[in-house]
Amino acid sequence: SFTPNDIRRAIINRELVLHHQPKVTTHSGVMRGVEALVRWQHPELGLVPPSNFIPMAEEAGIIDELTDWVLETALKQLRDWHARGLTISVAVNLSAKSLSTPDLADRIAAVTSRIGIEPKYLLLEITETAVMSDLALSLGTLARLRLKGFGLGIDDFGTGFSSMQQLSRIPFTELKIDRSLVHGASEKPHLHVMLQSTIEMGKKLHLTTVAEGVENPSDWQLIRLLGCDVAQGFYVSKPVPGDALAGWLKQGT
Ligand code: G
Ligand code: G
Ligand code: NA
Ligand code: MN
Repeated sequence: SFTPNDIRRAIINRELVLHHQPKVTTHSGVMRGVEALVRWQHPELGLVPPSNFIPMAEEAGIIDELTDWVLETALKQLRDWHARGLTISVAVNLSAKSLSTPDLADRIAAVTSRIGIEPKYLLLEITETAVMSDLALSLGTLARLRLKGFGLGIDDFGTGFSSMQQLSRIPFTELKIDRSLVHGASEKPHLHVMLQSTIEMGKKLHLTTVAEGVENPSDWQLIRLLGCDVAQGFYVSKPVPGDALAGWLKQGT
């Protein structure tokens, strides 16, 4: 096991790595963007998943340093893809704790501008439960980010209890439907109904709808039929290192 100091050292010693999972349109299968997902290449433990160290980083007060590293690394990778003609966007996950940091929006704007990326190519993902846990506190940061032109995604949607009324108060651009509503919905009528109404709600709020956890052709066919805009999941690709996306270069834009 490890301590918060080990995580701090891992950031400095460049032991963190990003994997990227494609997000493709259901209409034509074109990659619109990727989600950057952090892993820790630990010298003894091997590849440690984020669920094993993000909560510790949050509690130890080093999540901002970690987020800064993720943003900088994801944006540099994006600059490289753009230079090679792959004009996609990148999504970075923000933890609930970061949203209450008053200067978050300015820090994100500063790094994006320094690396030379237009804000519309960066999307920040925040889970439904993180936003709703303290809506008043998150709303200011989210509104500032949106005003600066960044995309805002609500992540793991369908696991919390937010109403359409609450959702409409936040300037989201993308609705990411949790995989518990997506995978298997073609066989389970209750999931099918929830998935359908969630997609409809997203459309009414003028959000890009994204289905997470698309694992097989039936999941894919169903979300396409229901009019969901974008698919993410193992059926398309698992999260992969940046180099592994070179094969998508041929798609052009
Ligand atoms: O890739 P994997 O399924 O192991 O990711 C597990 C969880 O870790 C996901 O819910 C994802 O949102 C979270 N996560 C991955 N990368 C980051 C990150 O850079 N910052 C934060 N705050 N969470 C992340
Ligand atoms: O929403 P969140 O940020 O938690 O989502 C990212 C996580 O979901 C990643 O850890 C990724 O490995 C995982 N994931 C991505 N696609 C699929 C899928 O099709 N099925 C399952 N079970 N997990 C997936
Ligand atoms: Na996410
Ligand atoms: Mn998610």
